[in-house]
Amino acid sequence: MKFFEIEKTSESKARAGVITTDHGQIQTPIFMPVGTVASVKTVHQRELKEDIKAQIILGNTYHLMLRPTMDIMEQAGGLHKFMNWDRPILTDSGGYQVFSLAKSRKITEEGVKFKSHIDGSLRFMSPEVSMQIQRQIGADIFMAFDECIAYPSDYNAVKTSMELTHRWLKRCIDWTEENKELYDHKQRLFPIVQGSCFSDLRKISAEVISEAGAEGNAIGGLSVGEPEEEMYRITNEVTDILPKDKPRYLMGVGTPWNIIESIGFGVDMMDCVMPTRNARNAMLFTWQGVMNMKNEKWKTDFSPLDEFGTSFVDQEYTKAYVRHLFVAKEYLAKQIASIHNLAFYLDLVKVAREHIIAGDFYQWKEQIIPQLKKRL
Ligand code: PRF
Repeated sequence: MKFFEIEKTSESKARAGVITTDHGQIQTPIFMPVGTVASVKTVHQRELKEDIKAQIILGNTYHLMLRPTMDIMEQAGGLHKFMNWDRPILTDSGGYQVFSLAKSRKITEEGVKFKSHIDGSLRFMSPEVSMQIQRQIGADIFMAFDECIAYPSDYNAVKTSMELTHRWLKRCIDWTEENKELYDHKQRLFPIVQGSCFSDLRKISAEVISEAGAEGNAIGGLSVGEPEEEMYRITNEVTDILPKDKPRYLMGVGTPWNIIESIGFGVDMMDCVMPTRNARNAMLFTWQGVMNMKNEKWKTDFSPLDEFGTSFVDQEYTKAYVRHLFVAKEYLAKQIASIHNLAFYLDLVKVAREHIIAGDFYQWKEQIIPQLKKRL
């Protein structure tokens, strides 16, 4: 079985495919729930599988190296066994998290020195360290160690940073060729395109990354504060260059409408903390639009949480009840909202896939996006 098979290419760039890993298959386009510290916040693995129908989840090198540490991860036999998740896992390399979370950091050619956000201890991460940790975690797909530069940054700074990412990629590839998997399943390394919002740099980066010949490729450095139109423009330019026959992963994106637009540009995989983080702040995404569950207007609305929702929480609880739980600051509020949002995101990509296969994706996209953006 090939790692990636395209089942159907739509009228334009969107495609429906299947990724095959040693932990099972993934129907693309897919959304991947984020399980940073070996937990998708507030959601049981059983719910993730049975109610949300997650096909692959994310883990983070940066967090897991600090806690529980790799000594414990290796003793557990890797992340799948440690967290009792037998479907595919993807790990991010740590670069992005070092830049966004660590207390202080110093980047050199060799790597990044940083202070842990947990106890302030001095740490070091490099392409080799990131690869070694990702071998110990044992995800089915693991990411190259890159630098995601802040937006906006000037042209020369972006160029210098992108070139460092390219040199780091070579070190990631060399290290993983010499140091094979620790567990009895295959791991695939995805390199990451950078270059901020400069088209010529993105073109160079997409070409360098394509030439690495990896089994899948990622687009980083977006959804970091640039206007939405810029994110769309760059995504579209990069997917024009990345190999057609390999999965394309857009990192850290985004809202339901960002997901649909990205699929339209030929993106196959996406992840974001938004469905879980916003759920914990009472924001629910639905086919009808966005709901703030703390709003007065739900106070006596005894209709189902989401009559078009696919998860049990949508039918078994009312809007008035979930509002009450948020107002009373009950943990259950966050749990119900997280299950709802993740089930919705998985339903969203499933329906998008059905429209790609049916051949009317772009027509559907134009009609559904204004609906998704409504404030209820
Ligand atoms: N690089 C890595 N992880 C990421 C990103 C990146 O650029 C982003 C950008 N939105 C999210 N996660 N390694």
